[in-house]
Amino acid sequence: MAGHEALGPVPTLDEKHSGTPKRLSKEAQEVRARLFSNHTLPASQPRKRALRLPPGVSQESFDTAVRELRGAIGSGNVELNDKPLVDGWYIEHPNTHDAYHIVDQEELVSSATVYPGSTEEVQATVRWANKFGIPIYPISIGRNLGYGGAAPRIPGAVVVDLGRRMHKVLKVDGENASCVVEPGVTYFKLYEEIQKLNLPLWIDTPDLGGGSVLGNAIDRGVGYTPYGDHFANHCGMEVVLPNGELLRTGMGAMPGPNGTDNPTWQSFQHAFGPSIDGIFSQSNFGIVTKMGFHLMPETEHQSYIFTFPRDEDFEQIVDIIRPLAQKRILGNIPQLRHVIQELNVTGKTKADFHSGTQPMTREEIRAAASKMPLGDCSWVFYGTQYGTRESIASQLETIKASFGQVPGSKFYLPSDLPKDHYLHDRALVCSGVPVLKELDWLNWVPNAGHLFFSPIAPTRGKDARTIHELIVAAHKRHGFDLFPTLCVAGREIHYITNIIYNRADADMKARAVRLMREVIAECAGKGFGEYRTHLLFADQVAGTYNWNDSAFMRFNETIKDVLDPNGILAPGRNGIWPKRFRGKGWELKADDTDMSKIGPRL
Ligand code: EUG
Repeated sequence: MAGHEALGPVPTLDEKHSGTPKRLSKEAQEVRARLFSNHTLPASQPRKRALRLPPGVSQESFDTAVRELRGAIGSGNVELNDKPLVDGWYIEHPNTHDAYHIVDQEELVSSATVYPGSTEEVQATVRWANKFGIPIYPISIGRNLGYGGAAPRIPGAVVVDLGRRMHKVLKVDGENASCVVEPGVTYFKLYEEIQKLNLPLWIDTPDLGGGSVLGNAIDRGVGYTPYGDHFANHCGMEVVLPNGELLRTGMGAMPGPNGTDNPTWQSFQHAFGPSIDGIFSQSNFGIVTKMGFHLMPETEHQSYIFTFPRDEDFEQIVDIIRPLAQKRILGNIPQLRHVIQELNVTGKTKADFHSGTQPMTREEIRAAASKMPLGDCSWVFYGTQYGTRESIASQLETIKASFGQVPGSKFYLPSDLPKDHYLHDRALVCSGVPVLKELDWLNWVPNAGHLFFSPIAPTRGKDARTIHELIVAAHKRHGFDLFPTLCVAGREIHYITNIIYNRADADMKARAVRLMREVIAECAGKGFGEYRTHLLFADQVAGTYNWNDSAFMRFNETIKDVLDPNGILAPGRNGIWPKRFRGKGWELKADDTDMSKIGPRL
């Protein structure tokens, strides 16, 4: 943990837009100490290479370009990426590279970071990128962790860090139950602002609260209240197009009276004409600088757990969830986790349960789980119900009757479990209170980084079993513990596995890459595709959506080339390459397991 000792207090929201709320200061400090106690890597190392220039741009031209941008938006707002790279941790995270690097740390790096302070400065940055042919890569907060973090897909691209200076909650409308945010507003911040206003409104947060509300939504992330589909619950966007023009979507396309915003911008998502909001999600067609969201009126809520004794109960559990979810008896998108997660969510390390680097055996997991509050079981269902006390009670009766069909299932309320059990944090997440708890997963191995593998499967026992068995086998083959979290809706499952690896172990990183390549291909063979993926796997995943001679990607490329003829905006993001880069060897496909050189390869 060399070098980490020097860190000061964890920044709070008052001090930094990406900081923690005061209520979590102490916990953040403890989480950080735990994490770093399991680090052997130094905080940073001297750079091996000089500043990474954008592709095809000479040092001289880059210097000229940087000078010009500094002149336009202030010299302090353009920062060269020429200092040692610091991975940091969740709260004190880098905007220079992927903190959870799965290739060499210096591979996916920017040349510089720009901090625009307004929509106009975002427009100026985009026009500048066009003038100099420099690829730019916008981030909101840069905590898209497990999916690439703040790293640009093209080494040497200029990261546009929108959040540092654009982090205002622009509006909270108590009557319409909605808000408008800038890119740098985290779940932590939005939550605190609404508490300050004393409005009876909930936000919806993912498992960790440090992400950008806007960024997560345009990456189509999910949360766990009834408003958990973040993109579905957005309402209105303001977008800077790759040519610098400014666009508003939805009702925002119609001006309000006397130069005001349209009064229904945050009331009706679809408006008139083609619904174009979707093309700005998981794409590289524009930079979203403002976004509206619906907020949920607060309500009574009750979180709970069901456990199931046998691994083989899995199919039956999924088939029981389906009608409960379709009928909306289940209040939220529940999580179905394997009992191994009861071990790692405590913040303990693998070494606390197992010696050696092999995956834990089922017997070892059983032995360890037996000593935990939920005891020896296989699957753990985390659900939450909403409404009045009476309606929650009646919903729970129906749900108990359904899960009671599985022999040996058990039901727990938070009051049945110790104060430090994860269910208490789950209850916060499921009622819109952003927390930090899930970070404790990362103590599992030393210097832990993680990658999400996130396929979609039908909510049908048989299919769920097919995908699960395939993922189990692949993890076994490559020597990884499997941490499945299934977010089960009425018709589909987001099957999320968190592949945790040691950033100091090159072999383990290489195995994680091979594991990802194989599960992506094998799932696609069965028709199961990812809903989201790490930057370096985007080409492969995009390539699996190839029905009818890749009509979908050809459509995306057509849009890309019209909107961004110079190919400056986030080339390669979600597998969409502009003409300038396409087919020149930048794509990383299924057989690219050696990713030590990212760049044009012919
Ligand atoms: C999780 C869920 C996700 C995701 C990454 C992580 C949950 C981890 C449903 O989407 O993309 C516990």
